[in-house]
Amino acid sequence: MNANKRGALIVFEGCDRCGKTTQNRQLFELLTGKGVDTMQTNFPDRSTAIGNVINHYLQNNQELSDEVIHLLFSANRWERMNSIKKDLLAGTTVICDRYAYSGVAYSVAKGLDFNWCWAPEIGLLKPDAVFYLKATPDELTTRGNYGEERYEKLDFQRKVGQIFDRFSEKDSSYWHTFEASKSQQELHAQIAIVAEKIVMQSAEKPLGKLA
Ligand code: NYM
Ligand code: MG
Repeated sequence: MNANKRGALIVFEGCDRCGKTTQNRQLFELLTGKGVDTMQTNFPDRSTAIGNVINHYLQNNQELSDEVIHLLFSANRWERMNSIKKDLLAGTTVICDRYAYSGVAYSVAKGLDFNWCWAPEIGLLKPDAVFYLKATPDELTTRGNYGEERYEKLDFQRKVGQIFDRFSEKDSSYWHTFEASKSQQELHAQIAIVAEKIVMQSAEKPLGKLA
């Protein structure tokens, strides 16, 4: 890769079972096939010590206060920042399942204050683009294994969706909304067009931080 060209940070966001992981994989395969140095990642990163606690919490094996789990999700992003930054600066495009916006959306849906929830995310790398797979939660409950993890409940997901909608309006300069109910192939085709543009444009821009 050209040493002066950085990779793009692209984030997928949306409710549980909206198809993020599939779209992330298809985008990874497309970009890689086109010769773009690309890496896939996701939050929570359940492989770290903090991620292990988060995993127990999500599987209902451990109780933690809403504030504590919120800060652990954020710390789990912070512990990965240096390595993600290094990859981006080395020219690798990073496509990531979930980010700070999930952190805020799920905690605000429980009743925590929006600004309090956003505060620990300030200073994290700013995505070049957020691809929001917008779904009607009612459609998602029929997808495989729904309801197994904490948060996979219809009323709760509706609230989460409203917070994502709020971000997509507020941060419309870098949020791109896609209808999650479309077919996988159709969604992928639409995402691919935007992603290729973002990768090209980001190469010349400095990395930003969430403010
Ligand atoms: N989640 C994810 C949060 O509550 N806060 C966060 O900061 C992040 C990154 O974890 N229901 C929730 C959303 C999901 C759950 O994620 C696990 P996934 O992508 O379903 O494995
Ligand atoms: Mg999930």
